[in-house]
Amino acid sequence: MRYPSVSTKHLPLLLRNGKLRITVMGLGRIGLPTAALFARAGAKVTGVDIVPEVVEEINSGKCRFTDEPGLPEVVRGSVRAGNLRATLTPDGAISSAHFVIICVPTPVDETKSPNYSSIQKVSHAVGKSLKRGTVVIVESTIGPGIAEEMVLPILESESGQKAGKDFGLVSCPERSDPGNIVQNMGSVPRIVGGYDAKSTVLVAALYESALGVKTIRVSDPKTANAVKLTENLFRDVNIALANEFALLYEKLGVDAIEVINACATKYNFMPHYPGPGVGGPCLPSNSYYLISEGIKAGNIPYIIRLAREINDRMPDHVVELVGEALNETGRTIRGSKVAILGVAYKPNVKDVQLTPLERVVSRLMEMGGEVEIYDPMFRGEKLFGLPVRSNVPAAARKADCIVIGTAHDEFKALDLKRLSRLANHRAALVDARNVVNPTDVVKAGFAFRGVGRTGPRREANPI
Ligand code: SAJ
Repeated sequence: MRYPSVSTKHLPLLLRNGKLRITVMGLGRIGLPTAALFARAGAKVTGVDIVPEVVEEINSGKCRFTDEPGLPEVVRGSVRAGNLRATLTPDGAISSAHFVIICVPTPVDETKSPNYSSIQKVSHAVGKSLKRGTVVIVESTIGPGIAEEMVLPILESESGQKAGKDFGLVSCPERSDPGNIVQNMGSVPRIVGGYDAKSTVLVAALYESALGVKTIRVSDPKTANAVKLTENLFRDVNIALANEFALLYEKLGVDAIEVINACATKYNFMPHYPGPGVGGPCLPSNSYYLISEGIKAGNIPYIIRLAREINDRMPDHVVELVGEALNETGRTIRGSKVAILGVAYKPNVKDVQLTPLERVVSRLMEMGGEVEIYDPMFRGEKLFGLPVRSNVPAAARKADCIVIGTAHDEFKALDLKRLSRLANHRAALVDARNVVNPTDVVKAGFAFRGVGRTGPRREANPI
C-alpha cells in the first residue's frame, strides 16, 4: 500500500462514491458532529467510543447534544443513510481507514497539569492497527509539541512504521463553539499542520471537499496546536482584563459595561465582558497546556497564568456582591434564601463543565445560605447536589436574593416586577452577566448589584 493511500485528486470521487473510509476516535461534543458531518458528505464513517450507551444511542440514530442546533438531524440522517455507525471495538475500523481522526478529551488534573492519558491510550490503540498509507488527524486540543513528542513515537513504536513515510500525522484542532458547532464546522476555517507536506495538503483537501471550509496550512503540528491555544488564551486573557476593569471600576464608581460598550465603537477594540468567571471544557484548562510546555522550556507565561487567577477569583466576587446586596436589605447570607437563575457555563448550552457558578453555589452554602437553582437547560435534574427547579417562580418564590448566573435567552425577558412580587419583600438582585438593566431592577424594588455595574445610570446618550 502506498503512502498516502488516497491522492488529493481522487478524494472528491471517493467521497461521491461512498468509498472514503474515516474512523473517528471519541464521540463527544466534537467527535460526534465531526463523524456525522463527514458521513453526510458521503464518507463511510465509523465512530469509536468507550461508553456503550453512547454507541447504542448513535446506532439508533439518536443524539444526546440536543442543545446543538441541526446536529440531531445530521446524526439521524447519516445513520439512516448507512454512512455512520458507532462501535466499541476500534481494530477493524482503524486498519481499514484512509483517515483516523482523534477527538478525545484533554482535561487538566487537580494539579492543573494537562492529562493526556486519553491521547496516549488512543494513540496506542491506533498504532496497533495502523495500516500503511493511513493519515492520523489530531483534533483534540493539545500543547504545542505533544503531537510530535507524544503521539508520533507511540504510533511509530506500535505500528513499526515511520511517520511521513508510511503514515501521516496531522494536527487540525477543532475550532467550534459549543452551542453552535454544526454551523461552525461548516464555516470556520481549519488550521492544518502536518508532519510532512503530503499529509498537510491531503488533509486540507479533505476538510475543504467534505466540510466545505477554507483551510490554513501551517508548517507543522506544533504550529497548528499553538494557533488553537493562542486564540483560546487570547480570549481568556481578554476576559480576565474585562474582569479586572470591572473590579476596579466598581471601586471607582464607573460602570464597566458602559465603558466597554463605548470602547467597542472603536475599530480595534474587541469587546469582552466581565462575569462570574470562565467555564467550559476549553478556556479554564487550555492555558495550562501552554504553561506546562513553557515551564518545560524554561519560560513562565506570566500574563496567561495571572489571567487564570483573576478569572478564577470572580465567583468569590459574585458571593461578595450577594453579601453586599443582602446587607443593603438588612440581611446577611447566613439564613437567607438565594435563587440562582442559570448555572450553565455559557448561554443556551446544556453544559456545566468547570462552570464558575458551582463555586458560587458551594460558597453561599458554606456561608449558611439556602440555595435554589433554576436553569432552563437542566429543568428537573440535579446539579451540585441540589434539585434544579422547573421554572423561575419555583426557584425565586420567597427568595431574599436572586442571582443571574448565565445569560440564557429566557432571562432576557425576565418580568422584574413579577419577580419582585414573588421574592421576599425588599429582596436583592445580583446580575453576574449583564442581563438586566439596573434602572429597571431598582424600579422593581430590588437592591441591585452587578459585576462591573454601579447601579441605575443617568441615561446619557444610549450607545
Ligand atoms: N466569557 C466571559 N466573557 C466574555 C466571553 C466569554 O466571561 O466576554 C465566558 C463564558 O461565559 C464562558 C467562558 O468565558 O464561561 C468561555 O466561553 P466561550 O464563549 O469562549 O466558549 P467556549 O469555551 O465554549 O468555546 C471556546 C471558543 N474559543 C474561542 O472563541 C477563541 C470556541 O471557538 C472553541 O472552539 C472552544 O473554546 C474550544 O473548543 O476550544
